[in-house]
Amino acid sequence: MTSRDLFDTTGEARREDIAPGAVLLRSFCRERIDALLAAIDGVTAMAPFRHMTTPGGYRMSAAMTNCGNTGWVTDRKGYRYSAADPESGRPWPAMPPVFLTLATEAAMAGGHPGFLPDAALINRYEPGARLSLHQDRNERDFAAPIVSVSLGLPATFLFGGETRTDKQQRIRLQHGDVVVWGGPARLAFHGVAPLKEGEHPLLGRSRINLTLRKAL
Ligand code: MD3
Ligand code: FE
Repeated sequence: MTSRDLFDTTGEARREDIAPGAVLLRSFCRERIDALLAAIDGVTAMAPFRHMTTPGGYRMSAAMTNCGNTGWVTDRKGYRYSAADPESGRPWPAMPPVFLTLATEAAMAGGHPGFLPDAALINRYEPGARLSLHQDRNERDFAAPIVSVSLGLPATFLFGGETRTDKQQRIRLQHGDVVVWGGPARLAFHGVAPLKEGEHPLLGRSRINLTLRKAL
């Protein structure tokens, strides 16, 4: 039994096409989980998870932090990228090399060679936490894909279309799954259904999602 058997006979992660431009790479980061979790611990030691406030005044149920040259933030003034962590006034922690390599390799597998993220948003969900339907529009270049990495408890991801009322697909995202969102999928409406109760062997009662982006 080699690690290759954990994937399939070709050694490739299983690929599923979700929609034009959206490719799910099942178990793509399996062999890098320990390095990813250690890197996340390093980031959160410098920039702890926090519950940000939406422009409408609601507390987000997912806790968030960032690393990289810039980070996504929200407060009463709006959604935007900021070079500094508003909690500390310091720059966000540097992007760990394992995030960069994973992003570049996954994007390549999803048909986007040369992807180099400058921002990683780290979201932590506990049972009951959700993310309501939205588009990611705060980045400058919509030609660049977003690479997302799911760790810990499984989630039901909602993938809609170009308008808020388009019918949504429900996609189960599990520990180790990576999705590349590019092309026509890049501006699709999407969200996360309330996380179900559970206990993950590595992450306990939580799900962590990384989104690797080119924001600047
Ligand atoms: C589809 N995060 O942080 S990752 C977000 O699971 C966000 O934490 C979710 O949506 C999470 O903005 C979903 C999957 C994802 C990320 C970005 C996308 C899907 C996307 C951008 C465009 C289309
Ligand atoms: Fe999003």
